[in-house]
Amino acid sequence: MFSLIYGFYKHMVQKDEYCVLILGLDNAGKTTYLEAAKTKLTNNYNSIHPSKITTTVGLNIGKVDVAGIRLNFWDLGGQNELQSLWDKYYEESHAIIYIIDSSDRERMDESKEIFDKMIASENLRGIPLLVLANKQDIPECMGVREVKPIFNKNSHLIGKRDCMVMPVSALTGDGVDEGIRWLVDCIKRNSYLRPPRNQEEM
Ligand code: G3D
Repeated sequence: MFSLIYGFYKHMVQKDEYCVLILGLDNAGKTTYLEAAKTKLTNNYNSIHPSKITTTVGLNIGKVDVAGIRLNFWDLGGQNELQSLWDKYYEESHAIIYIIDSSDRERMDESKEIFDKMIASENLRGIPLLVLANKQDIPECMGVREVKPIFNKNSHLIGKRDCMVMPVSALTGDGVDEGIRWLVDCIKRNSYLRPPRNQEEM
């Protein structure tokens, strides 16, 4: 009897869990974005002040419950020597958020190069992709209209997956919510291809 009630309870409270990788060059704003996502989507979250946030070295993780599912964010370091570790996580991931520093025109080609390398990976085939043109609060930054054609150039690599380029400011939080809600819909739609990782208790 206990196991029956426990099973029912578990069924009622458990959430499907999905992994979302946050990728991009160092200094793109990955850590700031993860903080903004947690702040926007977690009740009573005690956010870290932006001045206390340091660049991603290694791995930052974050958990957010949204629209009935749990997203486990893995924010991976963007430095050259850490990029080689990204593909170890591809097989486990259900979606990618790729962050661009739209104010850094000098590193746009570099960002595009590693983006192409990433989306060419077989382990990411069909996985939803949210490309964020970050730092839109900086007046001279590149807008989505400028960024989109650059990152859409190799559309054959993007293939048939859900893909969206959106403007965002991780610093002010503008656009963070919208992007994640779009991604959640895609992840749910795509769950026949990549089912939830496991179903643990809340
Ligand atoms: P990373 O984790 O990708 O390496 P961080 O990047 O999140 O550490 O951000 C790198 C720098 O960019 C930080 O500034 C951070 O405040 C800034 N940043 C991140 N997102 C935004 C944004 O949307 N707008 C603006 N204006 N700045 C942003 P510092 O000065 O600490 O290096």
